[in-house]
Amino acid sequence: MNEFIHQAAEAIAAARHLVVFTGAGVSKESGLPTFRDAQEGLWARYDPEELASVAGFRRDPALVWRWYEYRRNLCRAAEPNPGHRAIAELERWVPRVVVITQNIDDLHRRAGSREVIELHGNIFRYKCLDANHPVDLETLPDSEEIPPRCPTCGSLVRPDVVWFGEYLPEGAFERALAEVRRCDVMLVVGTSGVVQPAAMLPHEAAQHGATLIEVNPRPSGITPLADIFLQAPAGEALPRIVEGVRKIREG
Ligand code: BV8
Repeated sequence: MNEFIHQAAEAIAAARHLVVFTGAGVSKESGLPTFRDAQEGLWARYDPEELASVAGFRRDPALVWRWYEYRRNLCRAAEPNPGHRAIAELERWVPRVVVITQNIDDLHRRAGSREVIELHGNIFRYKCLDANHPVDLETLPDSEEIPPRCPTCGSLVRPDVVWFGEYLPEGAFERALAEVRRCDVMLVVGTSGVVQPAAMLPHEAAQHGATLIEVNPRPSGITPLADIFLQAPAGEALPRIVEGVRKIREG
């Protein structure tokens, strides 16, 4: 492992433009369950792909609203872990660092990363079902109704996240593609590489000549593409990579 950590640190220390592509695994050590983990506790009997869909929401809006309320509270109580903080610290050493995340938990921004592309939205933002009107819950009149109603058009309020079967936010995927086609190193952290179209980004980076480094305790759909595969948790491997970069850059 030490040799791979050193190789990864050398590649990143020499990088001009680094993309860090993350999935739910980077937030595991913040206490947030990943998508593939068995659903926790009371949600064990539900399939996330069923709940995270327009059909699931229309079928039982209150249930889906409560599921997101539960996850929102977990995200709010969670703290960025050493993995998130190491990614943010890379901005000290690499001229351009862009984080492209599938996560909706806002932890990269809370850790200090300054350029974050959220491919799947953000659990702390809301919009309405019929017209995507942005909704600020704080400004809504008190109501017992769950989910609340949009003050502009009266349709149901939903989280501003990308559900299965929905297109990614306007421009986000295009911006992500432009970044991965120009970067010289892509660091892939904590994703199973299953969900599309996000999972095609590492392929695109590799096709454009980027060096691919993956951090994951288990092999994933991305591992066959990786030039360097660090089989370790993010919170353990990333701080060691950053320490290696610091030593190389400070001589
Ligand atoms: C779409 C927000 C166009 C909601 C999420 C082919 C092409 C295009 C589409 C499809 C296709 N095949 C199928 C589809 C449909 C679907 C899809 O990809 N399905 C999958 C399941 C096969 N895609 C879509 O629907 C997308 N939309 O394609 O639009 C379109 C439109 C209409 C009609 C047709 C096409 C939209 C997908 C977005 C869904 N929304 N999130 C919410 O969160 O509630 S996705 C959700 O899963 C999360 O964002 C999560 O990040 C993501 C993926 O999971 P991962 O992040 O990879 O997490 P996972 O649990 O899988 O893995 C965790 C990893 O961490 C593991 O590898 C584990 O080993 C590792 N790990 C564990 N501990 C650690 C760790 N790593 C590091 N450190 C640790 N300590």
